[in-house]
Amino acid sequence: MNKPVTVDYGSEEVAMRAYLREGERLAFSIGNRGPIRFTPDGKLHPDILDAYWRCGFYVFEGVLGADELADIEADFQSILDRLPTEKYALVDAKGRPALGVGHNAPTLFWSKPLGDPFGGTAAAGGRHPVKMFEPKAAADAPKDVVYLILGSLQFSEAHLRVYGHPDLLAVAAAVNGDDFVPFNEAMFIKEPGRGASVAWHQDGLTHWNSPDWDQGSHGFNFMAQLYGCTPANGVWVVPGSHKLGKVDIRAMVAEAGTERLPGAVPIVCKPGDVAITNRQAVHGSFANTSQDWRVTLNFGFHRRRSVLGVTGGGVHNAAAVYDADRIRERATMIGYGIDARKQRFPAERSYAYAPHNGQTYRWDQDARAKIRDYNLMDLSI
Ligand SMILES: O=C(O)CCC(=O)C(=O)O
Repeated sequence: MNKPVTVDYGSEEVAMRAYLREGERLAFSIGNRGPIRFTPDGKLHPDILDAYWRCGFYVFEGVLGADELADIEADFQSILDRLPTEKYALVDAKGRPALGVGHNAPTLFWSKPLGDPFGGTAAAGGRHPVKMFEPKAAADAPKDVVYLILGSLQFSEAHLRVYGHPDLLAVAAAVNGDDFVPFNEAMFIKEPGRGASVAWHQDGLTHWNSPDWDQGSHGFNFMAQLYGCTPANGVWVVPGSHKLGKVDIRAMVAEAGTERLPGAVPIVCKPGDVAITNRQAVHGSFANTSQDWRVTLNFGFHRRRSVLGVTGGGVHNAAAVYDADRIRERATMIGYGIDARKQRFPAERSYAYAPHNGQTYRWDQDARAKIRDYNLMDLSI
């Protein structure tokens, strides 16, 4: 790993420090964190659901143990090792074919260090309307860094095993129903002194004008933290904004006179904590001028009824109508995740995914070969 580098927010440094401090105070005051808890009859504790629906996010503390974090870290180091030497390079630093190159599905996303590649552009349906401040990186920083990897379950079995985590899948069922379906998976990498911002945005694409739209229409993302996350490198959320429909982020920033949106709260986690974030919430993250890495394993789930028969948004892959076959095919990743986890943690109770009733999925060499480019099947709404 790189040695820590010393950079700051330049002209914004003083204001930024005050904002981070206030955000951290808020993060511990709004009552949306704690371990995953179930009632005696096995339901997710209603206090957790209430806080999630009130705030639009919740931090589950201590979900991943030391063994699992060590597995994730080993995979992450191997991913770093196998990245192309630079943007458009075909090989890694050891001359091997680089990770993510030659795929049909989208894989690596690059940014200039501390840049904001999406803000103020038409990319991803124009959903990041305001460009974030881009601090200046150190003179010896590379020209481009990878800050996002899509289809990450094909690059990390440890991520696949987190995907099959029984308590997290039980949370998915409590929020989206027992017949919940996949969205996509990703790894966000916020390198110290280099990690890009993700400009303020709401994730949903397809249901803003649906007659039955509600606070859960566009599903949620889990965000599992390898090294934890701080106000400086973590995702920030405007609490309650998932209930407001499509909001005018440009107007919010104009009214505040700054991209430091008032009332926004950072997701603050220790290693092994897993946040759940409503995709309709206004959220984003700042360029990482801190000395701490953030590595997030993202994986999202939807309500089946939000996806079935819907024409997908075309942001993560080609637009298509999501029929029952498409959903069934994409949900094989849940079966593989559960079996991969069972092989690694045989003493743990496995999750029984209701739509797979009676079917078994085996995580083996065949399955490994089959999942190349699996994210062409993402269910992107
Ligand atoms: O991890 C980040 O910095 C951004 C995450 C995000 O925007 C998302 O998952 O939609």
